[in-house]
Formats: sequence, structure tokens, C-alpha cells
Amino acid sequence: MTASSAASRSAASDATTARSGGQLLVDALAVQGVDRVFCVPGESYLDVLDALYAHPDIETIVTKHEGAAANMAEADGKLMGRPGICFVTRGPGATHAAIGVHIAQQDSTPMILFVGQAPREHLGREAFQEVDYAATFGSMAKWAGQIEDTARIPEMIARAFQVATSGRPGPVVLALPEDVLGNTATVPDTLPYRVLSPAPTADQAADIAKLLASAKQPLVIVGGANWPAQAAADFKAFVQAWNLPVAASFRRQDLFDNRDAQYVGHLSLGMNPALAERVQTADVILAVGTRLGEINTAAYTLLEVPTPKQQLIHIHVDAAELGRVYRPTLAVQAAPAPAAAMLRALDAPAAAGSTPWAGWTEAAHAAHVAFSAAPKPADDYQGVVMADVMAHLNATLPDDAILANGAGNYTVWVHRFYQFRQPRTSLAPVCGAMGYGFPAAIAAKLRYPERDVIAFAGDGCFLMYPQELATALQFGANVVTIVVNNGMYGTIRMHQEKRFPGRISATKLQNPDFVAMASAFGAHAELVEKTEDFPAAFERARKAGRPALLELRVDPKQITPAVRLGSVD
Ligand SMILES: Cc1ncc(C[n+]2csc(CCOP(=O)(O)OP(=O)(O)O)c2C)c(N)n1
Ligand SMILES: [Mg+2]
Repeated sequence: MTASSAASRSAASDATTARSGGQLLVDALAVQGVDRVFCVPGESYLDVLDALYAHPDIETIVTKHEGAAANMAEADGKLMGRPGICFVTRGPGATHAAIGVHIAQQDSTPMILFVGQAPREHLGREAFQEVDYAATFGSMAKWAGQIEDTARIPEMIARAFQVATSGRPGPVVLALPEDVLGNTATVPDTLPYRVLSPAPTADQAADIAKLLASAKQPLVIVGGANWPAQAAADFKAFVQAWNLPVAASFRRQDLFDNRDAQYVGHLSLGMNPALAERVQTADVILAVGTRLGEINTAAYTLLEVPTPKQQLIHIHVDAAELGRVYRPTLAVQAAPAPAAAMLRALDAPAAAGSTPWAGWTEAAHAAHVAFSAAPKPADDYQGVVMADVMAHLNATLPDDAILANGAGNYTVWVHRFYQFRQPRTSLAPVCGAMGYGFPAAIAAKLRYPERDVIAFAGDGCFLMYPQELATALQFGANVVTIVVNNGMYGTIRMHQEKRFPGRISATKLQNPDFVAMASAFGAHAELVEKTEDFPAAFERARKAGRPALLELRVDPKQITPAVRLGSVD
């Protein structure tokens, strides 16, 4: 729903009619432009479910596990740049859904989790499934509260949207005591939320231009949330005009076209050592939109804590992130959109090709190209070669294809070899949560049925939410899921081999027949054992007209693109 139609609905709402708490809440969601919610139902919030029944313009996606519902809502928020909405029941539902709140926090995603709660008259008695949500989610959410009064529902919902979207976006958790939902009140709706976007000052823009112009080896790090398409376009124009090398922060590769001559790689787990060295030897670093966290600084080693040797220009929407770990030379509190517009408007060097750093940018890009070239598989390699799969996807998928993944070593191939090209085409949890990719892809496909949406999952990852195949079938989310099967929790095995060689503990998996399982749900499913069989199988999956799963048998010895295990038993 557009802001103006949301506003007209608001104006039309009848402030003289008594409405139940459930109706007030769902009407308030409509005012805020909500058109889809994800849930597992519970008797604790029947009034909301009933109000949704009367609101067909809000689609209700019923999942089979609250963790999946929360992952989907988070992915929806990440993709759309407005709060993803999740409803779950009391204690059991809320605790299942906690993962989505954690992802939304670490990934800076606007999301609102509504949780059923015992009626107020019983609170504090440890009533059935009673949890103190403010205490439980207090350190995980931007705001965790409880609606205590039916008449204040519109106010609380408006606040939830404002909090989730303002500054650094993040999750809000609101508990809904059963009687608050069942009681009635006669109150007007509120107005739609408005995102506030702090912008840089003219003085800050001039200082940035001066610092950049003084550089010999500059480096831009781009990351963070809330990058609308125009902001990414402005950023690209700036980078090209200045011919600056750009590294993407962890799992924010889609913010800059990975094929461009200025792209120099991904500050990830398993990052290119040449890129790590370049961060260390840069003289001016411009970090735009991103936090400087544990992963993108290689555990706080690439820059010295608290005062980096490099001149650091840090642009972030949240003042609390500026100077949190690193003292910047120049701290600028600004949202990505006004920051990128400001950067684009800076006076660029007369000839981008002849800046003092032209050779440095070229070398950094060349190092990235070399690192992302598919390595030759070992002579005894058995199974599907993942780098070749990614090369095939680079060649065949359209620029707007969306790729989703969770956590596991299989993601190293996705992030290292796939070329992201457009903002909001990567759904990858910065917080490294397993299980995310498949439900996230379902949420994406529901938004964009006409676009290719590919979920990557390890065998471990996929087994976290395989039952969501039922959700994909129920709602026609024709995702292509690629299960990378190596028969183990490979990441943990890799760490075990480093610290406790040969002592395999809790990392072997006995897997189901993925093809039979997916077929039982009604999905199209195929087993792929040889690289050369992948392209045709992938085309059949894309064209299947229903959710599809490809199980790829990969060589369990190939624990990373570069490292092979001697044996897997
Ligand atoms: C929810 C969750 N649980 C546990 C972990 C720890 N963990 C990280 S990767 C991983 C193994 C992933 O296995 P799989 O999906 O099979 O991928 P592989 O590493 O084998 O490619 C585990 C257990 C995590 N990151 N998230
Ligand atoms: Mg695995």
C-alpha cells in the first residue's frame, strides 16, 4: 500500500465506533502500510487472527515453525526496507521466534514481533506460558514492550514502527495481553510513520573531499542496511567519478556491482588475504553505512583499536556506532541515502584515471578477480564442483535474481564466486544464523514471484526448516533450493580439524533422502551428482512451476575452496 492510500484509510477510519483490541491493532498495521504478516497461530491472539480474517488486503502467511516465520519477516523487512511483521503465541512461540529478533538486531533490519501474552489479571503468577518479554528480549531488541491498554494500541503500534525504522533499523517486540486484545475502545487511528534520515553537513562534505584528495591509497568500505536503489546508484556514481576501490562489508555484497572495475572484494570470513592487507595498508578509509564489527575487521585486527593508523572517515546513521570501537578522524552521522547523495555531489578529480591511486585501485581489482576465479578441482575430487555451479549462475541468472543463504562453509563458495549486481538481491544473515536461507527465499519469492529466487542451504542448514516446503507449496512460493550436501556440519568440522585434529565430535550427519522428502511435500526434486548435470537440472527446477529442490552431492573432503581434508571418516 502506498503512503497516500494508507493515509486515506487512516482519515476514513471511524473514531466513533468501538473496536476490539485485535481490530485496532490490525487497522493500525494497515495504516502503516502492512500488506503481509507471517505467523504460527495461537489461542493467545485469536482476536488478531479474527481481525485479519476481516482484512483480506493483509495477507497472512502461516508457517510451520515460529523460527521460520521470524526469519521470513526479517527477510521481508530486509528486502522491502520497512518492518517485516511476525505474530507468534506466548512462551513457546516467542522463544522459537527469538532467532528472527537476533538476526534483525545484528543485520539492522526493521521488524516487529508480536507475541501473545497471558491476560493482565494473571501476570506475575507464572501463568500458562507466561514470559516477561521486556526482560527476555530487552537486550536483543531495540524496544521490547507490552501493550497495557486497548485504547493505546494505535499509539503503541505507531511507536513500534518509528522505533524499528529510525536511526539504525532493528527489531521491536510487543507483547499483547489477551484481555487487551479482547476489550474494546473507541479511539482514532494514527498517521503512518515517517523515517528520519540525518544528513551530512556542508562542512563535513568539504572535509571528506579534502581527506580523500590527500590520499595515496584510499579504500571505501560499504555496508549496513537501508540502501534504497537511488542511494546505491549515487554511491556508484561517486565511486566511479573518483575511481576509488570499494570493498563490501560482510554479506553486503549486493550494495555494489561486483563486476565493476572498482570492486575489490568482500570483507568476509575467509576473506582474500590480499584484501585484508590492503585494508591495513590504506592511508584513508571511508566507511559508508557500515558498522566496523568483528567480521569485517578480521576480529578487530585490520584496524588498530581504538585509534587506527589509517585516517578513518566513518559515516553511519547511528551516533552510537561512531567511535564505538574505533576513533574516526571524521565522524559523520548520516543515513545511506543522504550520505550517498552528498558523496555524489562532491567535486571529483578532473580525470578519474589519473588520480594518485589509479594504480592501487587497478591492482586491488585485479587481486579480487584472481581470488574469484574458480580454482582447478583436485585430481581426486568427487561430486559437484561448487565454483563451477556459481560460474554457471553468474552466466545465466538475470541481474535481479535474489540469492539467499544461511551459515556454513557452503556459503563461502556463494560469496566468493557469485557476482552480485544490484541492491537487495542478497539475503544473507550478517549474524551467521543457520537455517535462514530457505525461509528468507520464500519471503522473497512471495514479494517477487516473477524473479528468480535461489535458496542455498547446507545439509545441516536445510534440516533446520525443511518443513517450510509445506509453506512454499501452500502459498506458491516457487523457490529453487540448492542443498549442498557434504554429510556433515562442515564449518564446525573445519574448526575441529584445526584445533582437535582427527577427533570428530558431533559434526557427522546422517541425512534423509532429500529428493524423496521434498517430493513428499509436492516439490520438484532432483539429485545432482556431477557438475555437468547441473545446468539442465537447474533449468528444469526454474521452469518447474512449483517449489524445487536440487540436492548437490559435493566432495566432503573439500572443506573450503582451498583446503582438503585427508579423510572424512
Ligand atoms: C542456528 C545456528 N546453529 C549453529 C550454528 C553453528 N554453525 C555454523 S556453520 C554450522 C554447520 C553448517 O552445516 P551445513 O549447513 O551442512 O554447511 P557446511 O558447513 O557443511 O557447508 C554450524 C553448526 C549457527 N551458526 N547457527
Ligand atoms: Mg554440510
